[in-house]
Amino acid sequence: MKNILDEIMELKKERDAIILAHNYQIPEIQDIADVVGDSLKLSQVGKESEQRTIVLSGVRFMAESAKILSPEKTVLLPASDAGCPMADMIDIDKLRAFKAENPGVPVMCYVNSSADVKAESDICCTSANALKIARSLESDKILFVPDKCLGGYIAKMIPEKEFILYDGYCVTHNRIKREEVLKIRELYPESPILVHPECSSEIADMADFVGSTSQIISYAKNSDSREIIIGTEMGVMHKLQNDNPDKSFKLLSPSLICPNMKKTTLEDIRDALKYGREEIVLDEDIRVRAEKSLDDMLKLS
Ligand code: CIZ
Ligand code: SF4
Repeated sequence: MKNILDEIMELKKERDAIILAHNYQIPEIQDIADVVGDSLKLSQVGKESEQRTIVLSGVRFMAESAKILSPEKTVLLPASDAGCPMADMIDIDKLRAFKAENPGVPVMCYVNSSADVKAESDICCTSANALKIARSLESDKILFVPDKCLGGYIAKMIPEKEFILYDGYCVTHNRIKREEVLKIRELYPESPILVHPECSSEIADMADFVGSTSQIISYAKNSDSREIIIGTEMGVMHKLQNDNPDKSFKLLSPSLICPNMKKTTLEDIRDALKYGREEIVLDEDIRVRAEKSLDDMLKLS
């Protein structure tokens, strides 16, 4: 019987595919991926790649973003039930109602959202570029969807603008409890605590650094501390530990596991390549409008 890794490599060649994995994917997948990164990096690499097929190991909105930016390529989502509960907290009708309550205000939309929500928004952002995008908008009033935590964080950092926040949030990052932060501070008083802006403002306010996964990874690399506390989904621990064998990383809370990010297995990657599934198909009108929101973001990133 053939080893699954050999099978994946063979099928990858046959299909002329590139495998892109999010920082929150399981270690085995990160190890076989061509590129591992945050959604900003994955969307840029996907768009620039020469391969005909993109296998996006992550959750649905990430595969949709790849398809929005590369309509001529086949984009495959290996675990078709891997969604993002935060992205599902808003849909087109809820967004239209939110806009109707705040007429004329531009909508900035976190990439953790469906293609139709992106299509109905003015510009997208990721957690890595949200501050830059918000600052670049002319309007001094911005509707931010769907993450009230990331939105609240940028509102605090840009007090000269008014942000009207939609009521969505990440169920995983919002599980961190204040007591867990206090306890870890007591155990490791010298260690910096790095958290993701999807955490609640209470937790973000207690941290030493707030940033996206890519920003957490580069902060950790440049830090003089030998022991670092990580407050984001546990998948990043793999890269952190690989990149910094001389440092030790502790997860801020054992609850930092996103079940959707853990749905994809090596078998799913093989089957995606073998059977061409699940192929992402988007309505062309929605795709073109969503592309504008993503392209405008990429130009400013
Ligand atoms: O932007 C992304 O990829 C997400 C969902 C998290 C992060 O900060 O990288
Ligand atoms: Fe969605 Fe949170 Fe999971 Fe990211 S970690 S996919 S925001 S539920």
